[in-house]
Amino acid sequence: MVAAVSGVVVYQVGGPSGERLRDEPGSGRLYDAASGELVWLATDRDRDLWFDMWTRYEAGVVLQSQFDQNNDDVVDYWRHMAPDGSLVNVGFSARGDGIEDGWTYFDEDGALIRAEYSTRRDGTIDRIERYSDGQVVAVETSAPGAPR
Ligand SMILES: [Ca+2]
Ligand SMILES: [Ca+2]
Repeated sequence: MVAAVSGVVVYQVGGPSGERLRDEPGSGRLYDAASGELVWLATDRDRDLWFDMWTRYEAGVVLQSQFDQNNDDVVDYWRHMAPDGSLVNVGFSARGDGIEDGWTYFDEDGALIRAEYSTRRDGTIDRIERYSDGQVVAVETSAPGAPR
């Protein structure tokens, strides 16, 4: 999606990771035309003049952040937030191709407690690993097409 933003800022949202910034490292903002609210904030975290983080807002609250961690212009890491701003889970793309196929969950102390996978990469979770003290303690799998 290419969006014209108030003023002269124009950039792409989502992967590929966006237009090269024309002048200085920084950020770009996309506002909803009707409400005027901030919808996306694009950030160049490593100051290489390419956006690598996109944060989605709704009514002033962060819903999600997307990251391109290895600067190949493809989103490979997602942080999903609850309406109260707390972290729901962290998504990743096992192949780094922009398809989100795994999600990790953490406890209040930041320890990994669960990992869910869509091994067929269709969004249906068919493998769940439960963790304790950094170790897998249980694995649940479901056959393709099986009801969950
Ligand atoms: Ca960058
Ligand atoms: Ca990437």
